[in-house]
Amino acid sequence: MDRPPIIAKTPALLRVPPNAPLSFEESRRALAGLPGGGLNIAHEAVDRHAAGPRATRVAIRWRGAQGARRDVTYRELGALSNRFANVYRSLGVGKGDVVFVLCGRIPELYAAVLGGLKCGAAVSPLFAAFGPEPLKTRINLGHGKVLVTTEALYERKVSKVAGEMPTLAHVLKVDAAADRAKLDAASDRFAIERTTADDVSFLHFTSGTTGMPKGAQHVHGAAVMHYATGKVALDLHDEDVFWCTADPGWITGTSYGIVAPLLHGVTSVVDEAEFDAERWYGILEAEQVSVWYTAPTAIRMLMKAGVELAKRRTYPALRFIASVGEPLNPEAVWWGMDAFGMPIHDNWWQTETGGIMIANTAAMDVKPGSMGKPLPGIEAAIARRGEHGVRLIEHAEQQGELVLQAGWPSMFRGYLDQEERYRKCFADGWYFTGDLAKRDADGYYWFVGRADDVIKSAGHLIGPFEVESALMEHPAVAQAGVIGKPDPTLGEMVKAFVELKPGNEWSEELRLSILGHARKRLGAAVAPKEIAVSKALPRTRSGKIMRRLLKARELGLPEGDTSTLEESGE
Ligand code: 6R9
Repeated sequence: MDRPPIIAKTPALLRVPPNAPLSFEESRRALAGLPGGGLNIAHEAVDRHAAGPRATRVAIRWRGAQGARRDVTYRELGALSNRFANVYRSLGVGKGDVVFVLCGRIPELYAAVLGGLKCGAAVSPLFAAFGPEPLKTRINLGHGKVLVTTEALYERKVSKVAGEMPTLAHVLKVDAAADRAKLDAASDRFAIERTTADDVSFLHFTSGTTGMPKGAQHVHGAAVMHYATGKVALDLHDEDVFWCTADPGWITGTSYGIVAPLLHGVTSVVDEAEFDAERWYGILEAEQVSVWYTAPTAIRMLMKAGVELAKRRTYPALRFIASVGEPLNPEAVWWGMDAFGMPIHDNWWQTETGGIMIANTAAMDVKPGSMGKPLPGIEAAIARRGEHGVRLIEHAEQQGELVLQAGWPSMFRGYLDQEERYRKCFADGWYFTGDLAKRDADGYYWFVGRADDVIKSAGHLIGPFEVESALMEHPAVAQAGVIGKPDPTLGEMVKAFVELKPGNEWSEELRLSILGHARKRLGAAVAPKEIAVSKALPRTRSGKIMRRLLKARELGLPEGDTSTLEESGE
């Protein structure tokens, strides 16, 4: 089904011509730097606006799940984040410490994050739909010192593992009377800790094939990339109302839900509620969103609700739509034309890259199904890593691993406490992304698949090992193997195969018991949607579960190379 590209409108026909490409040097110059030297994201994102002509502009336009609304101006966000920074400092928090934030999408989350950056700590936002287990794992791996949360989230999640996080010295509940009083009593002035472009700003957990999540360390210098991509990939202009639908517990919700829009001084819409097609169209219309950054799963859910629902409203302010996180089906790009009169612009990046690397920009013709082209300053290639080093594949249309020349400003600088794992991501100056892709003759990149077993469900990256570990805590489960099973809405859904301990019989009751256990421990976003029993999970001779084989069998695909398979009863 080859359809021609969707040709970009010529600038003269557009109400707002697309931003011109910009170099990292130009971006760097657009940032202020700390008074007296140094760089801190919170200063660039808030304080310099709070002290300038944007002070009274709305930074965060919040829509509460129950219908409440709140506008927070740049000046107010500056003051509130200063209060947080003062409270952290009174708790002895500074450079080298990690502040975790688990709040759900409320205005305090933004201030808590920015406050952490201001006092020089590394900040790690957590997804509120995680269960107690993933939360505990991340706080422990990150040696978290402070956790900022709400009374309800504390009760529902944190309290279940409260005694199991030895480094956690303080919990701040933003809606508890005592902590509220502390924040109210704290000064709304704060001198930002002198950080440099190379100091750690965020710690973002991401998942691999094996082992527990990895804490990708990012630095304040990433602001250069967030500024540049905000301009080029998201086409942010001064008067924009921007809506990034991602939760800050995932990197899109931090880099582009917090940092990039604030760097540009635009108004950011924050919706506390979960996805709802009617509500989303209502927000796009009522808030006059002009630039919208969302994800394929959300778009597929909107498509399911029918294009008529979209057409019941008008979106005269809407100018640019982008999407990230999973492959964006060509149908979804065309649906954008139908529903909004513009294509959805796919872009590609990952936790490790910190910011958008490959994109369909506003100035480009869109080839539906392609992720677009590398942004200015980004050198991408298709490569294979062999015994004799890295071999770049020059030919168009040939599949290989997507690699990026190391050194862009938002590149992760380490996996916390896992130096070896970090080093393994690089060879001959190239960073290996773990994604398979190809490039066409026009230089557009096309996603092919993951090179590993990591699962992308509803845009969320899920490590099979973390899910398997939780399943194995169930008294009836001996072994578990977890795969991503293609799903028309979620992209992939988490499916688990379990091997039972002797003396257990597979039954509907047992299935529900294991499912219930997984949901309670992992949370709905991570827990398997399907569980099946297996008499003997396929293992390598060294005892590793062969997820690739489980997946091939589930999908009825050829089993591929099974030479390492241990002969078993199955
Ligand atoms: C930002 C984010 C990264 C992985 C990445 C790839 C997949 C992201 C994509 C895409 C196809 C796109 N991915 N964008 N696949 N087309 N436009 O999502 O970060 O959670 O670390 O996930 O997501 O597999 O390697 P993260």
